[in-house]
Amino acid sequence: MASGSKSKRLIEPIPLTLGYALSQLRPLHGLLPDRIRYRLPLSWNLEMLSTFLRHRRDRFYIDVATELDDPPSLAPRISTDPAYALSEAQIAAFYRDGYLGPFTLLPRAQMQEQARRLWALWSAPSTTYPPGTYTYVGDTTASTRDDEMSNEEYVTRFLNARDKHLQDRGLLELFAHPGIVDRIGQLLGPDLLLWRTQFFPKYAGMGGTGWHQASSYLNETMRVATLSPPDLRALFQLTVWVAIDDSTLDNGCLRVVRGTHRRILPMALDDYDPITHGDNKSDRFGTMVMRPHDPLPEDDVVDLPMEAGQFVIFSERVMHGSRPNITPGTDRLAVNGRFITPQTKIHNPWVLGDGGLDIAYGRIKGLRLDRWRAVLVRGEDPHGRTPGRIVPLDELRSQLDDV
Ligand SMILES: O=C(O)CCC(=O)C(=O)O
Repeated sequence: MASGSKSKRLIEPIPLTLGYALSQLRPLHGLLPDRIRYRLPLSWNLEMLSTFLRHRRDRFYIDVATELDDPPSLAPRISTDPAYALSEAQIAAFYRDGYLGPFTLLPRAQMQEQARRLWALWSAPSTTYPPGTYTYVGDTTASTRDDEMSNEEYVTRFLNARDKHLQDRGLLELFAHPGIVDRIGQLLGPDLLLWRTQFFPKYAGMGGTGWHQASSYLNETMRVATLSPPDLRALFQLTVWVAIDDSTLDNGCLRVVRGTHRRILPMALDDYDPITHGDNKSDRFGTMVMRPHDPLPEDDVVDLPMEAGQFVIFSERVMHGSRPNITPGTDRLAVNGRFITPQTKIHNPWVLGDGGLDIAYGRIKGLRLDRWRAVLVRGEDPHGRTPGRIVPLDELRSQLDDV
């Protein structure tokens, strides 16, 4: 960093290569303690390794290099209230573009009434990840620019914004709304887990969120994917992004590059430095600057301004981010929810136990997940792939009511 100690590199080539070799010797894994086994780069494939070794920082996969197949049928996978029904043409458009919407969840005035409370919730202390549940291991110097947060402040705020639906009934109900759940069900199927939510504030003057893609969240640990579905080439996760305030071209609306969800693309990574990168804050991602390595098709960039109360469904495989907030004083807040099918395993015994979650791009180590749960918002969990960590919606509702 220009103003502080140089952070350790995210990935070192020699341990990566040795770890990759061991990760391929699957029959041996049962003999290894979890703390070693789940630190191997189990999610790396040969394409990712060879790209990294040939190009180092210049070219890097931050998620499992994979492609998305078309589904066997475009018919909705559940039947719903006609108010929320998707046509086959809409489902075809989703598979063509990687996103669908905007749809209206709540009338604008109704969301505006909730906005003040949701702003307070985003900044309130997290009861799921209270202080002391993780260690920040990155650069600790203050920003050298008055208009920028330090890396530490940036990522601790980011983490505090996570999974507040586990402590707030109102936020839980937003993502349990049939307008969201029934539409997601038509794309993913009858059984659905809400495994993560995240607030995204954009204060006036703040940079946008840099372009990125994700399907299995390999970039969280850079070693083991957070999500392990039975088939990486099938759709297994969707994100819903809800506008709490009006989000506009000027105050940081969501944007996607349509059609980029077909394959995960290589990225270029660097440590964020307020002097070198500060004028183009839009590429900031945690403590990193992350950019697609190759130029994106500009004609396919779609800005998605939304009124408060509207939402978009997207596959996080689509290249997405947000515009900078260039207004003098119009902050905007959004919140996303991530839905998966219960066939998809979340985390692993080491992360859920002693190890905790390492968030590589945030230089966060060992985030304790003792209080984290995935919420069964629809259907059943017949597969039990994340045992002991699934809470049925009604059970969580009554727990939150009792608090
Ligand atoms: O709202 C933003 O700034 C970015 C949102 C995002 O990256 C996401 O929802 O995955």
